[in-house]
Amino acid sequence: MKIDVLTLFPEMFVALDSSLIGKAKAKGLFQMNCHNIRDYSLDKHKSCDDTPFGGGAGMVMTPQPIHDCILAVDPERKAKRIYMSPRGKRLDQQLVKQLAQEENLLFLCGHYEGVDQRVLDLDIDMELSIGDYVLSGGELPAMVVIDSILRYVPNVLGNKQSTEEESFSSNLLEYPHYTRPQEFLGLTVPEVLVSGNHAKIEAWRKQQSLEITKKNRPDLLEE
Ligand code: 4F9
Repeated sequence: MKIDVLTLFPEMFVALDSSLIGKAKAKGLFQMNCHNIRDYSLDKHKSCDDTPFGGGAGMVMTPQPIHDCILAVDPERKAKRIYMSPRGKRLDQQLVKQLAQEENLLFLCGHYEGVDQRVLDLDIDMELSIGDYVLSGGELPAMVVIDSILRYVPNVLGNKQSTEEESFSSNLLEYPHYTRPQEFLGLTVPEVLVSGNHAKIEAWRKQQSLEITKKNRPDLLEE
């Protein structure tokens, strides 16, 4: 998989150099390149934003630097081109799996009030939201999407089971986990987990998942 990110703040993406994703990148399991939109501005001050036609608060990102950056990065239109926006389609695990099938992904991260609509009409395939809240830019949402997708790229996760058994893959939230020591600050691990009875353990975990889902996300049970 090859991922390109278009942003005014490429330095933010060092966050993805840590942990599982960082190791996978170092191993060459995927490619990710960040491009600074400002490098493509033909304006003498390298400006990338301007006031909105029709008035109103804030600034709008101008189309020229974004359009030229996209053309330079994906000249053959091979990538699925995604604009991170609170008005986009909402990300869920099903959509993560779908996006993970793509060979080439391009993420456009906006700032200020957003980007000129014409660049979306011309160059973008889908608008994608990570939830119903507004952030200061599309970079953190893009990193969320990239992290969620890369977990499905072969060999990124050590343990193959982990993508299948986790929350959302079954429409249930995860059961509680315990590890050593068996007693910690007077709190003990539930007896069933050390019983060695695998049928009972599975039944207990399912019951816990159901209760947690009922309490925190009853909407998942209705689906
Ligand atoms: C993008 C919020 C995707 C949620 C982009 C400000 C955003 C966002 N999901 N907020 N710019």
